[in-house]
Formats: sequence, structure tokens, C-alpha cells
Amino acid sequence: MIGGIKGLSKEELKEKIKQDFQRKIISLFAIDPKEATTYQQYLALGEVVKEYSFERWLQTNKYYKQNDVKQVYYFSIEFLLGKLLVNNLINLGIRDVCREALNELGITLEDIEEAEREPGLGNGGLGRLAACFLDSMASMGLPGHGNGIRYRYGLFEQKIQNGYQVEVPDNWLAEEYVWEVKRSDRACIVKFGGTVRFDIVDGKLKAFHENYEPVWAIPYDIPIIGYGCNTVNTLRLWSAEPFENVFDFASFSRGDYIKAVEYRYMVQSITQVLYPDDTNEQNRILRLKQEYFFVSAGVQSIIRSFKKRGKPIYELPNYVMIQINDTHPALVIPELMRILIDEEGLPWEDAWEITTKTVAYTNHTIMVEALEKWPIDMVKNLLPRIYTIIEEINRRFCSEMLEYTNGNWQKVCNIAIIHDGQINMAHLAVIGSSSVNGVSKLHTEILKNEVLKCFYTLYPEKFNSKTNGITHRRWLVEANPDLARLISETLQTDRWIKEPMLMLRFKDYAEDRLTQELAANIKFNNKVKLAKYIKEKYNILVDPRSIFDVQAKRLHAYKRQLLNALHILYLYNMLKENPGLDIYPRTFIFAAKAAPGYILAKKIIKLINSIADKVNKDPDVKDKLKVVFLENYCVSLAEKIIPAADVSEQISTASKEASGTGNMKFMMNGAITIGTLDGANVEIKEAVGDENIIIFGLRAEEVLDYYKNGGYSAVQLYQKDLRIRKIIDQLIGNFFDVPAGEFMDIYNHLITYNDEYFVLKDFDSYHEAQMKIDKIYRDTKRWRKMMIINIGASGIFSSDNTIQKYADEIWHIKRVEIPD
Ligand code: NBG
Repeated sequence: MIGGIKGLSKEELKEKIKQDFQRKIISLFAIDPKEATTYQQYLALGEVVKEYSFERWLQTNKYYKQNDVKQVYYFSIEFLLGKLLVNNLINLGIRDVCREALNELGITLEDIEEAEREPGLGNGGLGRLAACFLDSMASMGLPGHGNGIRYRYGLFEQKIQNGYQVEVPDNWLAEEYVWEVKRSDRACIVKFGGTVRFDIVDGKLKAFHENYEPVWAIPYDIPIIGYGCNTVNTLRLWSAEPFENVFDFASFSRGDYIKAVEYRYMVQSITQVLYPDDTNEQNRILRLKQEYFFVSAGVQSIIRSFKKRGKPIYELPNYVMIQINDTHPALVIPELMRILIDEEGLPWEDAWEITTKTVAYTNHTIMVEALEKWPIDMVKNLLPRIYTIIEEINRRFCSEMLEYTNGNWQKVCNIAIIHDGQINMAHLAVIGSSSVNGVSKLHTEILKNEVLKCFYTLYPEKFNSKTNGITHRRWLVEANPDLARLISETLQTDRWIKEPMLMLRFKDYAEDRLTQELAANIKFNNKVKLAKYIKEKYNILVDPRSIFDVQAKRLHAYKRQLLNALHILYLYNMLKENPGLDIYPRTFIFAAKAAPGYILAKKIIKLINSIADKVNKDPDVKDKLKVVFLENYCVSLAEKIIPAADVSEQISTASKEASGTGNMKFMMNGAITIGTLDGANVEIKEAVGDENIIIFGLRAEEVLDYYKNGGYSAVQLYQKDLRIRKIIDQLIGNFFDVPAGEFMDIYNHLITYNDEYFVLKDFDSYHEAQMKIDKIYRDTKRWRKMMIINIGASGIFSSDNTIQKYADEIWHIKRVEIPD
């Protein structure tokens, strides 16, 4: 192993990096370091950097063990890490010296960085949040680890062909993944199928799970390196592998070749692919298998390491917290019950007390189609023992509630875990945990007053709000190094990287001419870089002096990319009618993946590209409008786009976006938000002040009121508003060069089905908001002032602050300093 890097002078470190790097190339590939390809250089440097973290990693784990530190485990079915090389270099504090070392070898760090392939083990906000949390926990010296799935294929790669989205499998493990360490010695067995038999043993009822199919869960650990401290926490991702000696199990007829192959296939399928839909649960048995697989393995490994401490099992909640990221890991509750009862021999009541104290639940959406429900039979067949436990939790809860409601069956049914042939995972999560939190103030209010109202009445003390955050180390220090440098120079310290609230002091320079100019130059240079990328990749020329107006996020009807697209069409119509119209030149940039089965979303992509075709080719437009759709939105693309944005589109239907985190990334990089009062936009407005954000549209109360009382008519708007009528007619007429009826689904969604997301209703106020942007942007001083205020105020949205609240109010864990 390569030795540590502690206590070396800069020069010594530089020499060491050069030597280690070159030796690594030789030991990995047996080639002359000068002949290595960029990818080989990446692998070698990655290995070296990983090994630099090993000493601290070991030290951290030792410290946690020896000092009986309470630890939190963040269970998430997604971790969207992004590339790790530069992030790790920054957090180890060796980015600059490493760059110099490589320069001396004639290599540029940026080239190596490009060669890294990012693991797309998440869909969007939920998975990226989990990754930001890991960075914050490690950087703050908090003992917190991740637990998830090592998908063989991550989120699909998106290609745009003839304006349509095409999905290509993401074979990210084709080459080895540098940042992981396989820990076969820590494997666990997860059991599927089979039967449950109850028997009396020593006068106690005991459950026996028999005839099951065993699956190996193999952990791959990734070191999560804290910034400016010695903490290295662990992200443990589980991979499913078949049992080689499976024929020793009674359930298998000896030598049945077909069955053996089927079994191997079944096992491998468990961790084969990430489900590419973040808002629609489809009751797929494989998804249920994935959920139980990583939950069971994770809980088993936690209990195993807890027991090594020699503490009584009753003490578990004093040393372990499990945070479940949405309901996907909610089976933690019955799984922990199973282990405590079946394996530790605890009585039900004790097991229940320990479980509820150990588990805490975060809700991430109120979209009904995303709330998980599993058919009883599916759970019963796949997880027979777990099912009996859920049934018992439900039985006890319902009988308590029956008493509480004086026998009101209807009420009890509404809050039961099992109802109508299905298991409601959100109900299980609320009932089985000590804390339930939403991810922004507004979202938590909606949970308390609408979606989980009954539970809020029952357990008001469980409910709390934790507004999301983003790690400023990735989204500013790494993605926008020039801006980070400007902040450090202005504040004359880089302590804000450790203490992000210091960033607020940057606001004091909002009217300082020099700071304004420097910030504007940095933005301009970032725009030039993005323009270059767009030119190289798509052969589209965009002018960096135009306003870069960006909407980058998953494609979903509620996020209303359609509102943005239709508005561009309207601007285009205006320009056609009056080519001399004074519109400040704008480049509209979109980036979005649609779930492969989400037809409407895919049509919206096609529409955006069709509008782009029309607009970009029309000489009448005279470069006043440009529309670009960037394919394959992912963390590394976000890192290119966001630093170059002037305007951040956060235009979801109010009440629908639980929080949003892209909104925070954009403001942190000096983009001005045009948005609805939805999710965390509300808090962004509080943070920057009304004059530094452009708000429009229906409010959440109004939207909810429409849902309850009706009164919205899209047809009426179509009939009354000529602007709207024209664009809708263009949609279904022959305005676009597309097959007849191509956009009929969009038309039906908007008009026939009276669009539940109120695109047309908000059209007018969106247009006004856009005109405000047009006007303010021309006032250079005012715009720059707004930029600086947004950048400074974004310190509030560092995930360090979010995590501090989780640590204080839910987890009750403290920062620890890992000694040298
Ligand atoms: C998403 C919400 C976002 C939120 C992230 C992270 C799901 C289920 N929910 O608004 O839509 O920012 O979670 O909390 O992916």
C-alpha cells in the first residue's frame, strides 16, 4: 500500500504524488508511464488517491469503535455521487499540489478528470441529496454512513435522435470502478421466498423461515472523504451474488441444471439495474426484491457490528440511527423486528420500542403515483416472514386505533398499513419510526395538513421539517473554482468552505463595483466555456452575451418544461409578427431525462427539439432566440451547465415540488430564479428578499383549492386568450415538421383532460415574469447585485446546515474529531 500523506511539505508531497502515480501505472498495466492512455492515467491516479484516504479511513473506523460513538446509517435506494476524483482531491486538500505534480509530468488534471465515468446510481434529486448528505456528514466530522445498492447498470444514457429520446444502457462497470473496495469478508445472506412455520420452543412462540432461496449480499465500500478533517466515512453498496453451494439446500433437487441456471439468473437480476422512474411506482416484484435485499443486508451488518461492541441489544437506539430516504427502505422496520425477535429472542413489545426509536423517515413527495403500495400476495410470497410481521404491526395498530376512534372502522381503514389488498409503505414508515420529516417548510405543512393529516393528529411530536441542502464543496468549490476563489479573496479567508454561513458576508459586496465586475467576468467566462461545449457537441452557435436561461432537471409534467417551451413558442410568434421587437437575446437551454415509459414526457422532449429546430433556423429571429436541448443530463453535465446560467427556471406547479435542490445549485452559482412559490423556492425568496427573485403563478393554497373545489377550465383559456389559442393550434396543426398527430398527447393533456398542472393558467403571469427578467438584465448593475446576493445567501442552503439539524434534532449525534 502507498503510505499516508500526513506531515509532508508541499514539495515532498508533490514528489510523492509523482512517484506514486508513475509506480501505480507500472504496477497496474506494466507499461511505461509515458505511454499510458488518459484513461489509464485516471485509473492510476484514482488508485493513488483512494489509498491516500485509507489511513484516515482505518483511523475513523477504529475511533468510532473504540469510543462507542453513536452512528447514523442513511438508507437510500439511490446515491447519485457524480465523479469522485476531483472531489476527493479537494477534500484531501491536495488538488493544487496534485495538479502541479501532473503538470511537471506533462499531464493536465482536467484531462484526467474528463476520463472518469460517473456512476449514475440515481434518478435525480433524491439520489443526489443522499450524495450531498454523505459529503456533509464526513466534512463535519459526523459519524454517518450510506447504505445502498451497487447497480450493475445505472440510469440509462440519453441520446437524442431526430428530436426523440433514445435510451442506451449505462454500462458503468465495463471497466473497474476505482473508488470501491470489495469486502467479501463482510457478506450477508438475504433470504427470499419459502414458508414460515410457527412452533412453541421453551414455552415461547417461535417463527421458522424454511425452504427459502438464499442470496449472497456482497458489500462494496466507497470511502467518503471529509473536507479539511480526518474523517472518512463509508458508503456501502450491496451486490447480489448466487450461492455456490445452493444444492446443499433442501429446496433444490440435486443436479437440476435448469433450476441452477434460473437461480443464478434470478440472483443476478436483483442488483442488475436501477429503475429509471422517479415518480411512478409500478409494483414490480424485482423492485421489491431490491428493496428488501439492500435493507436486509444493511440491517444485518449494522447489528453484527453493534454486537461486536458487547453491548446489550436494548442499547441499540443509543448507538445506531437509521434514516430512511423515502419509503423504499421502509422494510427496515419489519426487518429489524425480525432480527430482534427471531434471532435475538426479544419479546414483541421490546423489539417494537427499539425499532421505532432507531428508525426515522423522510418523505420526498406528495405525488400519489409515487407513494409506494405493495400487493399483499407479492409480499407474502416473496417475504413470508416479513409479511407476518407487517401483519402483526398492522393488527396491533388497528386495534389501538379502533379503541381510539370509538370503533370508527372507516377512519381506521384510512390509516391502516394493510388496506384494500395492499400494503401502504408510507403508513408503515410513519407508524414504525420516531421522526417523520418533509424536505422544505411548505412540503412539511402539506404533509401535516393534507397527505398525512391523520397521522399528524395522532403523533404531532414525530413531525418536523428539514429543508434540503446541497454541498457547496461540489457545487461551488469544484464546479465553479473561479467564483470560489473570488469569494475567498473577497472575504479574505476560505473558512466558508468549512462554515458555509460565512458565505452570507459575500452579500455585503453586492454593490461593490469591483466585486460586481469580477463576478460578471467569471459568469461570462463560464458561459463562453459552455458555448464552446455546445458548439463542439451540437454544432450550434450560441452567443455568450445573450441571457442563458436554463431549465435542467428530470422531465415531468409537474415541473412544467411545457410552460417554458410554449412560452418560447409565443416569443417566436411575437418576433414573427414584429421582427423589430425589442427582446434581449436569450438562449434557452434544456436538459432533462424522461422515464422510458413516460409517453407525455417524451413528447415534450420532442416538442422542445421541434421548437429548437424552428427557432434556430429562422433568419427572422436574428439570434434573438436560441433553443438548445443538451442530452444526457447527469451530475457532470450539471457541473458544466449551472455555473454558466443567468436564469434558473424553477416553475413547478405550486405544492408539487417537495423541495428542489437544483434551485439551490443555480442560486449558488449566481443565477436568478424565475419560479413559483413551491418547495424550497419559498425559502430562497426569504433568503434573498423579494427583489432578488422573480416569482409568478398560482400559490399552493390556490392549487389545492382548485383540486378540492374545481373551477379551472383550460378550454375557456384556450377560447379567450388569443396567444394561447395560437400556440395550441400550432401544436396540433402542421406548423411543425413532424408526423400528423405527433403532439396530440400534449394537446389532450392540456385541454381535453384539463391539465392538472395549470400550465395555461400560469401562462400569463409567467410571461410577465419573463419580461421582468428581460428588463432587469439590461440594468447591469442591478443584475450583478442580484447575482451577488444570491451567491452569498446560498450559504443558508449548504447541506452542512441541513445535516446539522438532522444531527441535533433527529439523530442526536455529535461531531467527533478523528485524531491524526
Ligand atoms: C424528490 C422531490 C424533490 C426533492 C428531492 C429530494 C423524489 C421522490 N422526490 O423536490 O421531487 O428535492 O426529492 O428531497 O425523488
